[in-house]
Amino acid sequence: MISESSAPKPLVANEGIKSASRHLRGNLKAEFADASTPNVSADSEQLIKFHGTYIQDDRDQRIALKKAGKDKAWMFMLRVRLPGGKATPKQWLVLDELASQYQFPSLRLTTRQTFQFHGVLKGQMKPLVQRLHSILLDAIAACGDVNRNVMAPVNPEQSPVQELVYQDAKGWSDYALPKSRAYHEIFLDEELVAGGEPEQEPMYGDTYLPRKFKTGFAVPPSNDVDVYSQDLGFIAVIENGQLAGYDVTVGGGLGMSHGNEETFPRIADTLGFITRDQVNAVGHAVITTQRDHGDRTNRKHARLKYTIADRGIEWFKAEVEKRSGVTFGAPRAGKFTTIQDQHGWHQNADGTWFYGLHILSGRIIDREGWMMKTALREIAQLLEGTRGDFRLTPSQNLTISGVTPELKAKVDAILAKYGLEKENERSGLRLNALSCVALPTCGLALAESERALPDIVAKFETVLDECGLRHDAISLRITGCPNGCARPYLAEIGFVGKAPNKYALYLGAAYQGTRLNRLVAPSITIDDAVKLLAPVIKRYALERQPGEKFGDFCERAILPQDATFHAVGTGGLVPPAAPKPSAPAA
Ligand code: SRM
Ligand code: SF4
Repeated sequence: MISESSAPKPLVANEGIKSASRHLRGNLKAEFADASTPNVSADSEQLIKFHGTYIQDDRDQRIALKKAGKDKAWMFMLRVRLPGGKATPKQWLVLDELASQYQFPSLRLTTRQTFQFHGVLKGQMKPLVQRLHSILLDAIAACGDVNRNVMAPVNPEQSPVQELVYQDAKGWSDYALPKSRAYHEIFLDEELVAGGEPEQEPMYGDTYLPRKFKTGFAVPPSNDVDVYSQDLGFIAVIENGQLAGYDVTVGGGLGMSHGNEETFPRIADTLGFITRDQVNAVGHAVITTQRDHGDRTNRKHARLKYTIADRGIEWFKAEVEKRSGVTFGAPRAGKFTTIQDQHGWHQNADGTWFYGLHILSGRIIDREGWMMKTALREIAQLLEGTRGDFRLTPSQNLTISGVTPELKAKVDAILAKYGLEKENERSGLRLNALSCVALPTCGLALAESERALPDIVAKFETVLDECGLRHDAISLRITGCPNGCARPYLAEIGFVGKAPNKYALYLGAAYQGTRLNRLVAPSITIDDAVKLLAPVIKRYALERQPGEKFGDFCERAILPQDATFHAVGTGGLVPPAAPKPSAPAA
């Protein structure tokens, strides 16, 4: 429980920047118009996040540029807002064309169902945003201290329930958008509102939230959105085939810092059942409670999970009930059994088809012999003007959706022409692997992630093949730092970057995302980790109980309950020394 201290701590600098920004305007319009610099000022760097963009530099070039006495290779990353990950073929074609224009000519699908562009030069930002606007896309609130891209079921057409959940997610996403017109003024030449008065932000207030905020909607039995990692989660309650409402979860979050025990990943608590019409009122109450009680004096302690950990879930629930006028019922949602996307062809309730395509790390790029970007452009051209579209999944994969029976064979032909159908025949581990972006664009990366993943997966596949486990779904996730962007603390095998080629190794999360994993090796190379885990994987093949998942096996048979397991060199997982018997009482 929180202890109130009498002397208030000073607010962090970001609070001053937000409060002086006149609802996120700051000096951004002038700075983006200034062609004499490749970046923006430090204060603006914080504000641009609210408009879906980050300043980055190409870290592969850093050393050479420094040696040559030159400035960093500054560029921007832009993240699109795409609730539930839906994009039309027309939008896809424009996104594809735009992506070819930047320093990193690829489209990157993220772990929150949207697109990122990397390597956008400052002068390219305004044209990029304007082009997105022309296809009804924007980057508003894709980053920043607000409710970010809302995650939702990938295939609403699959059933009427999925469609309703998608509508509720979209409704909440719209409701929780900031009211500020700053984005339109900075990038779209909209004039300031009459009288120059900033508009009201009834839910967020003038300083928005203390920190980022994330929402996900899940439909059991699939926990594809990792609902327990979200600040706010809605788990569909399906009774007699109808959507009865949602179980609401709060206080999930994964970011932490190595060596700082006051930061930690946290699984969300369940508040209880609500009906569909109460979604926005409850969401509003959760956000305003966090707005008023979240820690604005320490950004490492400012997420909702810390407010709840400090003040207790009962206090939080009472506050949300008071503010929303909603009384939570007993939880009633069904169980989660999987997180995996559906790969290959499946038929929707409306007779159309969808094809789930695995894309390692969500990177859509053309490489010699692997023309993923071209293939998807051809599919977009084929689907334009039809009911078909694209859906981005929370596992960085893609679903080609709404394909009519007549077009199915043509999509198949394009997939076969470029060899993409083979992507879905990969190992169970590969199909369940996630990585964050990390180097060379992420300024926070301590180690490789996306670029290291293919090699890491291949090394584990060799072990899995030897054990006859090639098609077993085992989740492996890697990030270049402890911020947790690929949700590694919810993986059965989690790697978290510590230094170049050094990772903290975590084991034993529940496959369906309901239990965090535990640290077993604080700093290990990938090769040593493979050696360390090979005997564990072999034991799993031989000793698992019927239907037992790898993470559950590790929890039951490998990890001791006191969680002090240590990996010693490559000698295998060594249990802690048995406590010495205490001397008999005199
Ligand atoms: Fe993330 C920061 C990439 C999902 C936790 N994340 C970043 C930045 C913007 C680095 C920065 O602040 O300078 C990364 C940009 C890298 C790049 O070059 O593109 C970045 N995060 C990503 C993406 C693209 C990873 C990916 O490979 O897909 C994901 C974009 C999601 C989206 O579309 O909105 C992404 N980030 C996540 C997730 C997973 C999720 O939301 O489901 C998490 C963990 C869940 C959570 O928030 O607790 C996550 N990102 C963070 C954090 C730690 C937050 C914390 O509470 O401590 C940071 C650092 C920060 O905020 O200070 C961060
Ligand atoms: Fe960057 Fe760390 Fe997020 Fe990876 S986990 S994208 S290294 S902030």
